[in-house]
Amino acid sequence: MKITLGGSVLGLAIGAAFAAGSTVAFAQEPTLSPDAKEQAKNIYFQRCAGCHGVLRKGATGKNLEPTWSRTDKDGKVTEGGTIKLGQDRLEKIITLGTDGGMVNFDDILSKDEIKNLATYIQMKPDVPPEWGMKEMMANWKVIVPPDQRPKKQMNKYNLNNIFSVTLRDAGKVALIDGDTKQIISTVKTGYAVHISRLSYSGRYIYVIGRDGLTSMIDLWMEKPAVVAELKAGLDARSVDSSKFKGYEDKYVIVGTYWPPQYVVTDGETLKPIKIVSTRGMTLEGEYHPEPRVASIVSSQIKPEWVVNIKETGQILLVDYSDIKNLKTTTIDSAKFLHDGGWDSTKRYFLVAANASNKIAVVDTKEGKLAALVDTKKIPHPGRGANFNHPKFGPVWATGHLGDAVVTLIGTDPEKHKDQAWKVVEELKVPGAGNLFVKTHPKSKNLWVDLPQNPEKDIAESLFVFDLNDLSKAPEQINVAKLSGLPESKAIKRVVHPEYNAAGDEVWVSLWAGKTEPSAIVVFDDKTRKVKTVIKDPEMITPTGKFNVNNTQHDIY
Ligand code: DHE
Repeated sequence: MKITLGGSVLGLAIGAAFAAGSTVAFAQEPTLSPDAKEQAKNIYFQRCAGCHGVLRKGATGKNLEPTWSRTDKDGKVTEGGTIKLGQDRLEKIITLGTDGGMVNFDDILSKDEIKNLATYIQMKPDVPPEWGMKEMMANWKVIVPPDQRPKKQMNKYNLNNIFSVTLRDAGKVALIDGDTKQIISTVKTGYAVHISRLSYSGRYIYVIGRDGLTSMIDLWMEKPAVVAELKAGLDARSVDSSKFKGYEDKYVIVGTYWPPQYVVTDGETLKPIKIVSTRGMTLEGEYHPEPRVASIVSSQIKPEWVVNIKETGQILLVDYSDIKNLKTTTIDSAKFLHDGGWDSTKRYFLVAANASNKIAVVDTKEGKLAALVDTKKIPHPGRGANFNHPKFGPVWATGHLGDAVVTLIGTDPEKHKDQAWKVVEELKVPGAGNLFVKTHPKSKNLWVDLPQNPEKDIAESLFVFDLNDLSKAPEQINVAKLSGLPESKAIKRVVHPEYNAAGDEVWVSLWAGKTEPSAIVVFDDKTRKVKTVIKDPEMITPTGKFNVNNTQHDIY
């Protein structure tokens, strides 16, 4: 089975930044012409760095350094590297993919591009420049200062039910009125834009691009628009705001992949306040130069963010009540941390250590690890889904990229002690390749996508479980067929179900190629029938959708 994480799209921004980086030649290092090297470098950062790391130390993907050696606890030394693997083998892997989960690139890259990429990864990794306060201040813009912003909501939109929709390859988000299904505006954001998060008041949307550009949108304006921007780094995936009582809308935190660090900013202007590096020792006590910031969530029971560090396997509880004397609790869990969500009480945070096939559970009240739960291969929860299981009580669900199940984990240590932090059930789905699962407190359905499944019919469908009777197989709904979009040979991936504020509609993206029509298909949650198909020439590669109310209050 072959799976892809959608391809790392970091892009030209970081590629160009390498002009200022350093490159030292290895004795046996192969060479490329300057043009070929430049092209291969950009491909590496667009397609490979997300999984293998900028410095190629490996994470979800394997280590791709020219040479490496590792010493285990018993002193045994293992050596390897891309030079040892050699040009032919590397070209074959890139062309055909691997059983370990790497996608084949022969339908994305030309033969020459594959050849040059195989050579490039035998050369010493380029080291991008650092990005500190000087660079951030030079790349911080307040477009509308707080005192010139509206004092009250100047439009008639039902702000609670607006969706911020990632238009991935357009570098924009579409703000869609959830009541009328009309696009309010498309707003220019960062390159290969990734996720949106809300300020606790629900007024501001914070959007993060893979190029580190953080955009702040004011929903009170007559036509909501970007009021501040900060380029927080060269490669990023996560952003959140301060949500604890008394700190609403006060701070924003942006986590970056490169440089590996997080920055705390002012919540009204994005002015950087404090930058904290995440470089340091792994769980095994080895120095890692690139521990990237993966998911970040904001606690509502303490003035804290939960910051998940991918390569070290450590979960940081960052207390923002005193930024000058920043207190951080460091919790050891497992590698490589990726995405996750709260349980229904919002006391426990569950995060996927995807390459270890584990879910780590943090008790944010006590500030410690509650459990490490073994699961099937490559859990990928998104934010997960919370519901009351008829037999086991409160559970949190995650899908898997690497297995054909949805895992249910008990989350109630008080009233369902025997089930707490245990896998209580695995719901069967028709294949691997899940990215997101979703339900809502008012719903009796669990919606599951399988966009990374190689079968067209599966990747173009949603699978819906009845929460009243989980013994029933999920209903398959072929979204592509129902959408009315023209048939195409290429797969239109169904991705990221998201509820509206009332919890009676499910919105899902039909993610086609950049030059083909895509759409958002809206289902009635009760009847599971299509209500509306949102199509528009601006609807280019829609992926994540973030409903204001549900994102603001962490409802999932
Ligand atoms: Fe994401 C969440 C990282 C590829 C859509 N993705 C996350 C989070 C991380 C992450 C760390 C958690 C953020 C948080 O909660 O603070 N994603 C990565 C990658 O490193 C990866 C694998 C490769 C890359 O180079 O970017 C990757 N992600 C993708 C895609 O290809 C997806 C499917 C389409 C897209 O828009 O890029 C994608 N990721 C998403 C979405 C979420 C997300 C929609 C938020 C889910 C939610 O419901 O909150």
